[in-house]
Amino acid sequence: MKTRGSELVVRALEDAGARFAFGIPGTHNIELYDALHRSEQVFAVLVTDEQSAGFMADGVSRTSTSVGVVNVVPGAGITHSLSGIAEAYLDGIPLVVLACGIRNDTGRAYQLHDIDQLALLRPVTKACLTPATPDDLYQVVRQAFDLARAGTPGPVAVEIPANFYLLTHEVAAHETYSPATTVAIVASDAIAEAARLLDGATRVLLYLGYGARNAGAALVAIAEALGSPVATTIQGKGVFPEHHPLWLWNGLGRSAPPFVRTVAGECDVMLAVGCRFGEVGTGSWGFTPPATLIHVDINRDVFHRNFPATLAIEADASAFAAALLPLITPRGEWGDATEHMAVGHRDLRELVMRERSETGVTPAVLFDGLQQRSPDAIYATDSGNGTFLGMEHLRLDAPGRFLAPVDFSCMGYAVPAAIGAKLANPTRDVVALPGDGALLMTGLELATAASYSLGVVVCVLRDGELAQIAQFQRTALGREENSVLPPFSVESLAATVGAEYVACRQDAHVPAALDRAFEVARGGRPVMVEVAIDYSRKTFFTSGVVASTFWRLPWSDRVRMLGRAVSRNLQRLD
Ligand SMILES: Cc1ncc(C[n+]2csc(CCOP(=O)(O)OP(=O)(O)O)c2C)c(N)n1
Repeated sequence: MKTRGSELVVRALEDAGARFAFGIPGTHNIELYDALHRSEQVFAVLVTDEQSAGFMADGVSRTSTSVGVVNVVPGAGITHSLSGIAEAYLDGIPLVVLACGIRNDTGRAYQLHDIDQLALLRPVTKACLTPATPDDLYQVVRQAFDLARAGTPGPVAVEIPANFYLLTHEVAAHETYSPATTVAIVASDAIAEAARLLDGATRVLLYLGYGARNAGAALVAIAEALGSPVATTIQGKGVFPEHHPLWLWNGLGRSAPPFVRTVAGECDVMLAVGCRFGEVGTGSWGFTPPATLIHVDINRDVFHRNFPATLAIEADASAFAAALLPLITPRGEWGDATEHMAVGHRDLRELVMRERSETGVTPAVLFDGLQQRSPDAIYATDSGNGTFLGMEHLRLDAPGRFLAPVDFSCMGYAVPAAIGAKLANPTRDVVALPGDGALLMTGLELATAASYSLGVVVCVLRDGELAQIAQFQRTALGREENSVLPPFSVESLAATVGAEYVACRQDAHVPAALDRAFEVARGGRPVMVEVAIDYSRKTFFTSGVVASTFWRLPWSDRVRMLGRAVSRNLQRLD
């Protein structure tokens, strides 16, 4: 039969369950946009900058069963979208990138947008697929979705020459696709050994990453059977319900409050599931696991990289948890760990609510206000203090509610990721928490939100500087360098993009500001709440990372840095 590649691609997207394709059209892919227009399932979303296409698609993938699609023109569309794709790659989020290629049927050199784009995409994708003929398109696009979801998820690119979209081709058998079936096999002797180590422990510490997100109920049952305190990584926030008496913290060691260190210090076996012990999640390796570490992950490459495992088990988290649960011996009593944790959490809450800001908004008051008004909201944070404040103040009971750029840690994530999440979850409240620096990168995307009537609440953490870095600079250098932002008006920006503006300058403003924000957003209009955030109380995370990084320096550099910071601070006092 005769058809165009654009039609085949749209059919493949539909059959793979795609719902949103983010990008900006160009001459190369106008036929694809035309075909998308006819689709009743896949909606083409026009972004203001392709950087956001990756972040929005990421927001869809993190909050729904659908894989987000990036749909861009050759060359410039690819280079702009790389940051979003790289974030998804390092955070393990499935995406499909429809990377349009230049025409491969003209024999011409120096075509518009002609660069070696696969060389750019390879380091930030799981695979780059190149259909050889239009006949391959349906099959290859379907395969891209399966690859993106398989194992540790991530982005998969398909380079589609422009002529495949544009021209009419004779194709045969274009809609056949038989996915390769994989069966998760868990080695039973390894599980039995894990059960033996866990049963023999004085106290087990569970440490859960994003890779454990589908194993929630079984992991809760394991924790309850063993009476184990449960910590998660940053990305694993919500994998274990945070109102559960066995929930400890998102992180361990120097980057956690003292009571967390005490409770974790009493554990002699760690069961780590679906995590990689990466730099950010561990607060720059600010803890050492107990002597016995059982490490379970679907990707064997993560084992023994940062911490040697006593027992490494290559398995899907839910298959592992289901197989382990019947083998462990329930302990009955949870012991005194739950009391320590309850007291620790209560004291911490009293402390953060007591220490009120005199100049601006106390973070605890802001997060309290958000949680009271919307117990079920999805949060998208940004590279900056917002991620760590959100992590420490929010209590979430399910995964898929804390979208944070963790391992690539790319500024500009929060607003577009929130838009993607809102598209995929139109009836849920979605709150973005960008710093004012991050807002300058992708805040214009609120014009996209306004044009599609997406009521996201954007709490702009406004302090006039790139605080996460300025705070490091003040500690290490004794002064900040190039981290003060130029003045700009959030109110004018809101008016420009069609968002409602709400000012929130002190704690007393929080209730009315948030009431108004949710009212506007639930009516389908984006809203920017300019929050004069008070960052003076450092997060446990930031203090811990500074300390861990500092103590790893050679002693001579420690002395040099300390000396410089002290002398500059003294000069300032003069
Ligand atoms: C694209 C990119 N550029 C630079 C950085 C380094 N960086 C990390 S956090 C940060 C400061 C962010 O400032 P802001 O958005 O105002 O948030 P705040 O730190 O004030 O909470 C910077 C510059 C980064 N992570 N990503």
